Amino acid sequence: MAHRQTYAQRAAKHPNPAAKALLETIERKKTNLCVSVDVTKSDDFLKVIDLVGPYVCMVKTHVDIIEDFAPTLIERLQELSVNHDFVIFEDRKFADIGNTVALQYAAGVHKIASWAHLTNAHPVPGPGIVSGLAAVGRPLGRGLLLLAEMSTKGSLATGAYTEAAVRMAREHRDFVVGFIAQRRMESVATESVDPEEDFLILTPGVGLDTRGDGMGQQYRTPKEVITEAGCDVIIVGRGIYGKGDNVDVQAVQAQAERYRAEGWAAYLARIQ
Ligand code: 5BU
Repeated sequence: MAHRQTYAQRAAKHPNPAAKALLETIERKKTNLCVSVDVTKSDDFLKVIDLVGPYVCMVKTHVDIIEDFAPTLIERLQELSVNHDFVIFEDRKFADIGNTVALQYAAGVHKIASWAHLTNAHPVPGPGIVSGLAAVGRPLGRGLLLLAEMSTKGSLATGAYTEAAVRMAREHRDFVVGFIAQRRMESVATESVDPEEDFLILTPGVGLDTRGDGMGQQYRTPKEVITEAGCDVIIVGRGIYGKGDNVDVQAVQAQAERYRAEGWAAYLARIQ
C-alpha cells in the first residue's frame, strides 16, 4: 500500500502534477506539515505564511474569509509559495452542481483555479461535481481532494457515504488525487483496488496541546494521525498561530518547527 512507501518513491510515479509536486516538496523539505492560515486580514495572512514557510510542504487557505482581499494578495501568496517552496491548497469545499462549481472555481472575485494547486469538494452532489471541477482544473494541472470524512464531532461523512466517496475518486483518478480523511481509505471500499492507486490522505484536526475547541473540532496528535492512522499530511491551524493577530514571531516559528518535527518523526516511524 502507498503509505508503506517513501514520499520520494510515491512522487516518482504519481501521474498528477499537483500531487507529484506536493510529494516532492515533502521529501525535499522533510516536512509533512500543512499550515491552515485562517486569519481575516491580509497583513496577518502574509505574515503568518512568511513565518511558517520554511517549515511547511503546503499552505491551506480559506480565501473567502479575508476582509480586505485584493488580487495583489494572490500575487504575494504566489511569491511566498515560490520563495519558501510550498504548495497552495484552497480549502473551498465545493458542494454544488458541476456547472456552478466550475464557475465558482474559475471565476468570481477569487479565480481559485488560477492559483491553487489543490482544492477540495464534498462528494454529496454526485460525480458531476468532479466533472465540473475537472473541466477547469485538469488542463491547468490542478488536483482535487474529496471530503471522505471530517474531523468534527457528529460528522455525517461516515460509513456508506465515505465508501461512495472512495468509489467516486477511483472513477476520476486523473484529477482526484486524494481525500480529506482521518485514516487511509484503501480498505474502505475494497472491491476494485488497483495496487498502483495512490490517494493522498490530508488530515485536519491535529493538535498537540488540546483535544478540541468547544465548537465540534476534535484534535489528534501527529503520531496518531501519521504513524497509527497512516495519513500523509497533517493540517494544523490554531495550534501554530493561535488567533493569528498580534503574531509572536518566535512562538509561531517554534510551534511550526515543533509540529514539523513531530510529523516527520511519525512518518519515519511508519515506514520503518
Ligand atoms: P484548526 O485551527 O487546526 O482547528 O483548523 C483546522 C482547519 O482545517 C480549518 O481551516 C478547517 O476549516 C479545516 N478542516 C477541519 O478542521 N476539519 C475537517 O474535517 C475539514 C477541514 Br474537511
